[in-house]
Amino acid sequence: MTSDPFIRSGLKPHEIPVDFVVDQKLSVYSPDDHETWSRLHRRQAELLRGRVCDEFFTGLEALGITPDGIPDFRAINRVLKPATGWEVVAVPGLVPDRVFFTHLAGRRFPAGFWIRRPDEFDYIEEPDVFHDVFGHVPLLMNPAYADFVAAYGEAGLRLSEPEDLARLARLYWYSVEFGLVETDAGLRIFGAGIASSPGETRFALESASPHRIGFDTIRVMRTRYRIDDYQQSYFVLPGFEAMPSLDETTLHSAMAQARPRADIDPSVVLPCDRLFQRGDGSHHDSTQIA
Ligand code: HBI
Ligand code: FE
Repeated sequence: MTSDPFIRSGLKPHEIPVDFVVDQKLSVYSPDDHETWSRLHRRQAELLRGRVCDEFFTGLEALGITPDGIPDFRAINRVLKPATGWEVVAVPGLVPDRVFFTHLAGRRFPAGFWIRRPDEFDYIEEPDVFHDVFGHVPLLMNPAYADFVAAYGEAGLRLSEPEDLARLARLYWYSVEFGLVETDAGLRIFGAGIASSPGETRFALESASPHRIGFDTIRVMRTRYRIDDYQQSYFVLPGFEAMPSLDETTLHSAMAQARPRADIDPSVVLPCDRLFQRGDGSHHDSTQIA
């Protein structure tokens, strides 16, 4: 399977330790790999101007994540670690949930170290170094985002029921991966799944198709999501300080409220939603027919 992280990373199973952390091995990247990074970086940095939140570019610049080539994780960590206590570690690809949560709780962000092939320029199923380092790492310089991601790891380790873990994962999905934020200048992107995707950058902000709904913790915990296409609903946070609190008491109470209530399909708008835009669903209607 091409989605097997062992194969994708070029590593053999016996080369992967129990925590899945491996050496980034900068010398193994080819000139073509660096060129892929440069092209992706230049295209996205250009497209994101005026579309991504200011904190994203602040982080990108502070960490020296430039179009010059795939960054050295050690150089990033020299700035990141003193700033918010986070560091980036190299992993072969998607790691098991418990391993993922354990790293996040310890303020280690597991980043895929390999980069997509040129024929996968616009779409990959698994997080590569561009998604992880360009998409996520800049915002780890932001204290509120940094604290939320660590708290997500801690919460994941506390929960055991699959339904509770699914509700928790939706909070991460609709914020850290696909979140929008309201600013004085208008809606801005902050989710890494959007910020690392040229197609979704325009779609999430400008398309008439998706709903854009004010972020409400219980509402988001109940909302399913799709992993195979652009989102049908995006949720809008009023600011990073409004990232949901995941401390034990608060999350326990939120779970208790969400549990008895039915899941919500992402194509649905509820009467109580604070709507920024009611989507016309045109994108998903047409892809269903095709
Ligand atoms: N592993 N490397 C990596 N990156 C992720 O984003 C990731 C993962 N493992 C599990 C996972 N995400 C999600 O299913 C968790 O949020 C539960
Ligand atoms: Fe991600």
